[in-house]
Amino acid sequence: MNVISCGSAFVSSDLGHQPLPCSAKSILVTALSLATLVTSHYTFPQLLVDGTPTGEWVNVRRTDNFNSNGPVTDVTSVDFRCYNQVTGATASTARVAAGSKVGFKANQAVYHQSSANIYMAKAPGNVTTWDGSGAVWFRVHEIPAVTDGGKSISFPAQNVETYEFTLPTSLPSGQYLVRVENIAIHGASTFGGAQFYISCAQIEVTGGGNGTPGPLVAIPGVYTGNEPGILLNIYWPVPTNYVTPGPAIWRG
Ligand SMILES: *[C@@H]1O[C@H](CO)[C@@H](O)[C@H](O)[C@H]1NC(C)=O
Ligand SMILES: [Cu+2]
Repeated sequence: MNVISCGSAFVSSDLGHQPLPCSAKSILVTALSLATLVTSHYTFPQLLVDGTPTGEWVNVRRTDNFNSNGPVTDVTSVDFRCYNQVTGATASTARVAAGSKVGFKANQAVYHQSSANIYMAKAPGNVTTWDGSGAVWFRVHEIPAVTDGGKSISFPAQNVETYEFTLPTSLPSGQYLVRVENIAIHGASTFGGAQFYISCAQIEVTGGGNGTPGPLVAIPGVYTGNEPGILLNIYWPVPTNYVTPGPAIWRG
């Protein structure tokens, strides 16, 4: 009886105006929030090489949120690295010449007010069997929020599907993880409120140089969650400046 009344309330066309019995409310709330999650969250399933996307989850390790599209919010969790602790996924390694443009394509335009980073880490051998642990990551690209001293804030990382950068020609040849990190800061005014959308791709760089990428950081470990680019109120007062978190960018 309980189940039947919950079910009939759930299919009613007048859900907003009648008191819902028992678990129908929670079913409804769950259904609504799942619908919201799928439309407002996103993933980065495709690698871009010189502007051309490869297949979804082909060169990108399939992330735990490949269905839910939900974010990571704990910057100290192992999932903060490549978000694949549940899937345990690896990927195929794309061969890319140094000096090429690489990047990521999202499964829909980035929905949230946000900034973005791209990090890389050189595998000691075959990247497919490497988890990216240790102080091995260097930052290669950022897309900050844009401010003008407190009058306005805008988000070049929002409402776009792709983030791209150029591999420095001095980048040593070898196999790498490439990690995109979109930092959604629409609800970042309390600790843990920022949402991170993360993917890792596998590439093999050919024709590289003799550069020494750095500074090197561990992921997780690079952030505490208290950085001014992660813990901030973007609405009021409007921030006078915005600093994307992370070590100095290595540009070759
Ligand atoms: C790396 O390891 C994977 C999985 O074992 C294998 O399929 C692939 O051929 C290896 N790649 C190279 C370049 O050795
Ligand atoms: Cu979202």
